[in-house]
Amino acid sequence: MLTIGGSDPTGGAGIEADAQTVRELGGHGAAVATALTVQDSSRVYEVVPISAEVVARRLAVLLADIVPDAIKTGMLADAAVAAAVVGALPDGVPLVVDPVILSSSGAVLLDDGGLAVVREQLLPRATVITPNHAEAAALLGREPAGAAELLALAPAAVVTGGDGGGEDVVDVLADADGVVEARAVRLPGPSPHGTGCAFATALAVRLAMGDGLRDAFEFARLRVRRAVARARPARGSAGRPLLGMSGEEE
Ligand code: PXL
Repeated sequence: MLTIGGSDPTGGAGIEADAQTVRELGGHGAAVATALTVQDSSRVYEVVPISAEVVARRLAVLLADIVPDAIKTGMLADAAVAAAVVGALPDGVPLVVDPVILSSSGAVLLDDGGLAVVREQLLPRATVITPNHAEAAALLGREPAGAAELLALAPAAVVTGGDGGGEDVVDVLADADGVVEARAVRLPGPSPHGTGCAFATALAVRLAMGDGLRDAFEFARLRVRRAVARARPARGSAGRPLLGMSGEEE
């Protein structure tokens, strides 16, 4: 499994969290960073994109040697980095695109030029895309921005419901076979850091293992829900709980 995204030193989100998720689900996590973030568990202070040439070369050298069984993209920072990623993607490998745009604290993780590259060049190549509500609305530039509407941009879409209001979390999958709505009572407490990354990565790992999209969707949502129930702030932290997918049984 290859994940391509930003580096989050807390390990709650980004490629550090992705590698942990992949490992816990029985895979091996390769990773290429697109940006360095300066952040703690409460907020992102700074984003430093990595040179697009370096991203392109790291991907080219890696992919000339190793054929991943799935690829997941997360934070892509800007147009140059996003274009470097698009240019390096191999055909024939399941691709989960988590179109990360803003952090929960409001930091820009993908600029406007990057959004255009993602919308026009990356989403059509995805096996499935996994925006939250805010990202779905930004991608479509209009409401309603449900999973079915996103089929204008990608072959399959999951809109994750953690950032929606309401008593229930509703995750919706849409693809050529129709729409599946999965509903669960919202867990109490602050939303942990890293749920979107964990969902998209778990989905990619299960696709890599041969699950169909519906089975992978169901697996990923239950896995993230269990991790949210268990998430705690890191030692010494007054910030948000970190999603640590420890893999322990309840
Ligand atoms: O959760 C979105 C996200 C993805 N990737 C990185 C991040 C964040 C949120 O802060 O820092 C690197």
